[in-house]
Amino acid sequence: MPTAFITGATSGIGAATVRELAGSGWHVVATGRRADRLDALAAEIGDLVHVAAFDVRDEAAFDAALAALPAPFSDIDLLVNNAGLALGTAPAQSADLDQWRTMIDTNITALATVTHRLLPGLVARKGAIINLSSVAATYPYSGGNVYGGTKAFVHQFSLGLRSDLAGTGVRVTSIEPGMVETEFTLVRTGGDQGASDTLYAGIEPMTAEDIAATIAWVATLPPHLNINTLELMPVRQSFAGFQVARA
Ligand code: NDP
Ligand code: 8X3
Repeated sequence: MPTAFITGATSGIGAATVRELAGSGWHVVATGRRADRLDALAAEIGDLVHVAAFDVRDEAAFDAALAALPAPFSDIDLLVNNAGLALGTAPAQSADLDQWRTMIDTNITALATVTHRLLPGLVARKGAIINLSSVAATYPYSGGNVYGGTKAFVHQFSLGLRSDLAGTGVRVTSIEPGMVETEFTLVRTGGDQGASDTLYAGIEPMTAEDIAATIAWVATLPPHLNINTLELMPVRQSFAGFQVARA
C-alpha cells in the first residue's frame, strides 16, 4: 500500500485523514507539535502509523524527522499539506502583527518548504499533493485579511505546481472547505470554547471526517484524473452581498 505524509495530524482534519487512510491500509506518517496526541493516534491505529513530532516552521526539525523515517514510511506517495491556522478576527488596522507572521510562517512558508523537500520523491513515484486551502481564499470576510491571503497563496501555489509538474504524473489538488468544526476556532480565538460553540451552533458544520473522506476520495481517483480545486461548504453556509460604508 502507498504511504502518506500528513502535516497537522494532532487534531481535526489531519487526525481524521490519518484514521481514514490507515483504515484503508495506507502507511501514514502523522506529524504535528503535540507529541502526546500523536502517541495516542499511534496507539489507537498501530503499525500503519509512524509519528514524528515537530514544528512545521522548524526546518532543521523537519529535516531530522524526514531523515529518521524508516521504510516503508520514507517512500512518500502522498503529501497532505494540512497544518495551518487562523489567528484573530480583528480588522487589519488593529490586527496583531505577530499573529500575521505566525499565519504566514505556518500556512505559506512551512507549506512551501515541506513541498520543496518532498517533491523529488513525489516525482520519482508519480505521487500526489493535496493542499488545504479554504473558501477564505476566494471569498473575503471581515477579519479574514491575512488568513484569507495565506489560503489564496495555497490555491495559486497548487495551480502553479500543476503547471510545473506537467508530464511528471504528479497530481495536485487544492481542497477549499468552508466551516468545519474542529479546533480551528478554538485556536483562532485563543482557546474560547464558548466562541467556537456559538459559531457552529445550529448550522450543521462539516466534520473533519467529511473532509478526510474527500481527501481519501481525491487520493484514490484513477491516475489519469486530476481534481484541481475542490470547494465545499455546509448547506447552511453560503454567500452574503457586498457591504457599503455610507457617508
Ligand atoms: P485544527 O486546529 O483542528 O488542526 C490544525 C492542525 O495543524 C493541528 O494538528 C496542529 O497541530 C497543526 N499545526 C498548526 N500549527 C503547526 C505548526 N507550527 N507545526 C506543526 N503543526 C501545526 O484545525 P483544522 O483541522 O480545521 O485545520 C486543518 C487545515 O484545514 C488548516 O490548514 C486550516 O486552515 C484548514 N481549513 C480549516 C477549516 C475549518 O473550518 N476548520 C476550513 C478551511 C480550511 P499542533 O498544534 O499539535 O502542532
Ligand atoms: C476557514 C473557513 O468558513 O470558517 O478556513 O472562514 S471559514
